[in-house]
Amino acid sequence: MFNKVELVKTVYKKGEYPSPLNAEIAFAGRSNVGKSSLLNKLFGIKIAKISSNPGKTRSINFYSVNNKGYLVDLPGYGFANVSKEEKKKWAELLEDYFVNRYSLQMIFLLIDHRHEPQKKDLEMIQWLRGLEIPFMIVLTKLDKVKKSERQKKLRIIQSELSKYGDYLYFPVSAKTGEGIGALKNEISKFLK
Ligand SMILES: Nc1nc2c(ncn2[C@@H]2O[C@H](COP(=O)(O)OP(=O)(O)O)[C@@H](O)[C@H]2O)c(=O)[nH]1
Ligand SMILES: [Mg+2]
Repeated sequence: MFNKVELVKTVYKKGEYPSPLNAEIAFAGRSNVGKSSLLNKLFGIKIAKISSNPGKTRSINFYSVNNKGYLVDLPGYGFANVSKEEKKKWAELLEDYFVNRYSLQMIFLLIDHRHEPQKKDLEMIQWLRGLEIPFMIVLTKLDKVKKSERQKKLRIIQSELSKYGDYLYFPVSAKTGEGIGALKNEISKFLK
């Protein structure tokens, strides 16, 4: 399905985005939530770096799929030991991308399935809502949630986020591949 995947551009400065393709969807979430692992699982190749040093990636990475659209890896948020200056840079780059990138169609917001959404996740949701950018929720690390706990955890997260709106939820594991098919189907709708 995602046959030809290429890292087209790594962007550190606002405005320096590649020419748009027909589709563009982006992945956002806390640092360490499993963004790079998920992208690699979706692509079927290890193209996104899995950093042992979270918070190092301050860039927006544009991956083209079948030359039809971009899957965009946004810099993670919420890690400790980051200077005010760095946080400001992160916010400025993301805001520019969110506000000015007209080809952006959808965000997949990754949240760790094991925990309730954190303050920073809720701030991201409010940011996206304020900018009227549509998004869906991907719940990561499903393999780390006991089967008997999954329904309950999902309901807790859904009820917490229902304050903000009705969203689609995709529980996934980049480790076992559970849920990846359903997410891939959703992404494919954009890449037609
Ligand atoms: N068990 C499990 N671990 C995962 C999964 N996804 C990511 N991880 C681990 O979580 C850590 C952070 O993953 P990474 O993809 O680098 O997160 P990122 O910072 O959001 O890009 C790494 O140690 C991954 O191996 C998953 O689905 N299941
Ligand atoms: Mg990463």
